[in-house]
Amino acid sequence: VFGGLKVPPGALPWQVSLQVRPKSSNVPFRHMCGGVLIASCWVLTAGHCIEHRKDMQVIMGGLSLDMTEFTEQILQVEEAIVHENYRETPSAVYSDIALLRLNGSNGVCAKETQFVKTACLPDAQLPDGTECTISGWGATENSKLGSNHLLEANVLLINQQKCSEPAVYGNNLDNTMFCAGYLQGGVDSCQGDSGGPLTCKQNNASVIYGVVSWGDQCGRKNSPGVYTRVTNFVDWIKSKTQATFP
Ligand code: 4AZ
Repeated sequence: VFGGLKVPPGALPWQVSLQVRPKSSNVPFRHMCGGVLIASCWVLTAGHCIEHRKDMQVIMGGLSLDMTEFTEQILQVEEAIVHENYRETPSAVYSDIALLRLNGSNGVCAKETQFVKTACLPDAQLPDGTECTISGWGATENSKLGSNHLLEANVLLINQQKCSEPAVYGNNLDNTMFCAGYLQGGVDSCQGDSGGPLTCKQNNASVIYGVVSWGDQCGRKNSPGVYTRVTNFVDWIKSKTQATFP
């Protein structure tokens, strides 16, 4: 996150770190992407974060990548479901969404605590200009390698027509994505934040409105972050998870 601040304990309890290592090897897992806990056994992330042939695990309830915290829960990924329309071209990433099914027992995977909670699915589009929150361990203005501590920043939802102007992303956007941030630059998501949440308040609950997807580098003028438009995929999420969300 560019222009971010450290997240205090328990403030973003749905944020997870998606970690990978070569299949059945014993090298340490390394952080690759963010993700969002949406049900005890389900994490939402970006399609481009899925590397088949890798062991994947998620760490939830943690803020620091370089130490184990008592608040953490670590769960293995049983199955990754990438959206059937996920597509990457040199200029954009389309339908950039995936679900991770976690390994648990008797339908219980993540256990709810002060530090681990689910985010809600959105039930409607929000107006342009709405202030939302992005977070992750990705690259910062000071480090291409990312941050050891989870960072967050506030961003604004940007009008789709405005973001489709030639000076911004032109014809590269479709309705599976939206822009958020600031056209003047500065505050933005970046590499390593991918798959993580853009949450907004809706009816006083935090809803997972966007998934960090792509952008033309980070924090630059006329190149805001592009996020998967979760409202487009709520039915897909429900059908894949078979869950009945409230
Ligand atoms: C990336 O490379 C990436 N500024 C993620 C987010 C953004 C740009 C690049 C948005 O994963």
